[in-house]
Amino acid sequence: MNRLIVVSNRLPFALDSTGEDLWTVTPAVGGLVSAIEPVLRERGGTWIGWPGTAGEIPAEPLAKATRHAGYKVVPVALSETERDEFYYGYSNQVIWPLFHDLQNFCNFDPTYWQAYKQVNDRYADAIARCAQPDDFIWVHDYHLMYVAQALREQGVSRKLSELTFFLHIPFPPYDIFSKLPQQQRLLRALLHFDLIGFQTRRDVRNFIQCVRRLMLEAKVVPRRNLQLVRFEKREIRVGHFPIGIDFDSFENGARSDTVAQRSQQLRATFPGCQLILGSDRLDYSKGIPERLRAFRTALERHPELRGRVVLIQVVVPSRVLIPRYHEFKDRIDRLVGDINGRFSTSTWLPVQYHFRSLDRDDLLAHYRGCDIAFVTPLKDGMNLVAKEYCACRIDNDGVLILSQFAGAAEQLKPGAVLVNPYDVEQLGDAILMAFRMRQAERIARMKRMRRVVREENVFWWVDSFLKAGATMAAKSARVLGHRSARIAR
Ligand code: GDG
Repeated sequence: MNRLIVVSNRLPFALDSTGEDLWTVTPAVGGLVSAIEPVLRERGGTWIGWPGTAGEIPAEPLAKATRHAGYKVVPVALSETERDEFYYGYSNQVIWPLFHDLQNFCNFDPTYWQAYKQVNDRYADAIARCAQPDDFIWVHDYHLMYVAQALREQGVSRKLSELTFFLHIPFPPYDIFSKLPQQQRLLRALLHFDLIGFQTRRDVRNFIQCVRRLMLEAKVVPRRNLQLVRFEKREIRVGHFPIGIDFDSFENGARSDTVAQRSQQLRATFPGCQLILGSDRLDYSKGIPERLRAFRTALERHPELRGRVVLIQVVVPSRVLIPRYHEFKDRIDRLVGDINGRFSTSTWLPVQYHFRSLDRDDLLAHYRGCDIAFVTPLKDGMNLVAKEYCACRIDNDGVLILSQFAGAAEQLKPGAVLVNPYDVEQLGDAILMAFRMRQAERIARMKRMRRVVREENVFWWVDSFLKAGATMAAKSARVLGHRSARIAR
């Protein structure tokens, strides 16, 4: 088995300075970390990434944070300016909103692109320093789309077998992607990888459409599983690999005594009510205000829900240094206040709102204790909350209301109640439908979803990606062997 080198913008924890020489280590919250961490813990390998603090990285706290990780950690340092222009700038004010079809939220500041390339070069340096020829190099996500080109420009790529990439967020259709000032440069950069993985078939279609329209010299060879793009004498494979979760760990966690007890406590706090759960990072792509407006509409239009349902909305703080995220939080706060002000009674508060991260047992207790999960992103690469909810429904009961624009909808549509997150009336009706759904139907739907989430779990995802990469590597090794034989002659 080749050594696995995972490269992502963030490491699975954040170092925070709390004073001179005082550091705290906090586990990072987010889909990428939730998926990759169990894999590296099980297989071992190396994780290259940024520990979330600007400036020099303190050696001792880093060593302490990674001592028991089960894999090697290679940190990449970012200065404050790089953090602002690469991370908060190009990554999160250009690519993130654009790729979620929210082009009005973009800030196309031209300085951001330079910072993006510069920091991608830094990650390429880190890879070059620690990679060996047979390593499987797996670069992750939208922050690092320029890394393969940087490695090739440094001449390092020739010594490495294959460069692979997985995009965790959606890839937009041509009409939206073409608004990017660096549209061709970015696409060309991506085509320096040998294998490019997306979450869904729709993302692959969008990417191929952009390649066809913007890279006229590229030739696309349609295949059933992996598409082939021939470009500058190289072959790039493109496929969809829907990310999964560590199903057993969620299911076993949900069965534990602590979680059982906490979920009972949660239910006992709201006697006679069905509990609806929303849990997201603070992000405008997650559709939180639309969801709250839908809940308000449901209470207005369907009086039978009043006093009988409670929406528990957890919002995990994220990217709080970007001004738009502040405004966005204010909107959420106002909507929660409005709903609770209008509908609450002396014994019933319709929205329970937590602006913080729950610890793992608490999160699992919420999954286990809530009757309905309300997962309505405006657009989402996959959405792991939807899958984690299913894994924790150990009694096979529960309803998942899921946005048709979440990648997870492609796999979970046979069991979920699919909705358009922009249509607040339809969302409100979906709440009523979930509230009234008979147990037999709930169980039939949940069983279907649990089967998919169990089978297509995170280890299945990694294996299918590594297999696609390994087939390719074997092929190119044969080609390389053939070539060197010719040179020897
Ligand atoms: C990106 C893509 C794609 C949530 N609340 C708490 C908490 N969480 C954890 C969940 C879950 C993760 O955060 C969120 O993952 P998502 O997939 O829903 O969303 P993103 O962070 O945006 O992830 C996404 C993913 O990458 C993987 O490819 O699915 O589309 O945007 O794992 O468990 N964790 C804790 N407390 C909470 O309150 N500890």
